[in-house]
Amino acid sequence: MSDNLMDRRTFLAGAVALAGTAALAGPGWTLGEKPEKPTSLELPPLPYRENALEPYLSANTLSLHYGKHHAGYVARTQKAIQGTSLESQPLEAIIAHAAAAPDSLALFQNAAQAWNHNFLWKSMKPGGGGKPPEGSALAMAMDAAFGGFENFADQFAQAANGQFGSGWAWLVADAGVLSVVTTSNADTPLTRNQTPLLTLDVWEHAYYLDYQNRRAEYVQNFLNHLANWTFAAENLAGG
Ligand code: MN3
Repeated sequence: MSDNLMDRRTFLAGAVALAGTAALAGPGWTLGEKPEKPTSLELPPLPYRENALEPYLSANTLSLHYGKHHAGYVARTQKAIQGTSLESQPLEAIIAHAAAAPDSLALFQNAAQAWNHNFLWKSMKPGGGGKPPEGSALAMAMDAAFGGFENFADQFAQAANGQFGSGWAWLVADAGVLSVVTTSNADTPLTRNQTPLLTLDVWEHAYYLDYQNRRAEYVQNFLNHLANWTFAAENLAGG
């Protein structure tokens, strides 16, 4: 069995277990905002203006990445679930369903990419980057797991730069213990029952207009100037 299939089966087991409980927040993800009022899948607004991350990411990059790539994943997911029982489901449930269905690879890829990009925009902010606040729960968890912020940053950069081809670098928590992981293509830590705290998209479409082949410079600017530690801390507290 491939690791990927194993991940999907593990995720399905988790999703089924969750569906049977009254608790709607699982380890690592929330099963929709309000279960009694299902929301239809849509493209969330960017949390800042398209030029807000300049000079590290240009308005041109954000316009294409959000307006074309992200919007495309959402549109293809919407089309695939139209008229099916998944139509009124939260995105996490659609991902869980598609991850477990052998004939739903395209739906899985589009739905997971829609989720990953929702998470990506919140993982960055103007004036971000650097260390999380000294003495914060996030900083302490980082010290415990990596032996300090610098070691975390090195590990994250190595993972992001070393991801072969398209994919994602993530800071995740597993039972409160932090680690850096990568996923390929559309894969997401949701299928591994890990709590995503922060992510960086290392698909070429995320940086090529601004950095061409210099992925390492893109990754370093994310760490130094864009990483949204407030968002990561919220995810750690919620997970
Ligand atoms: Mn992308």
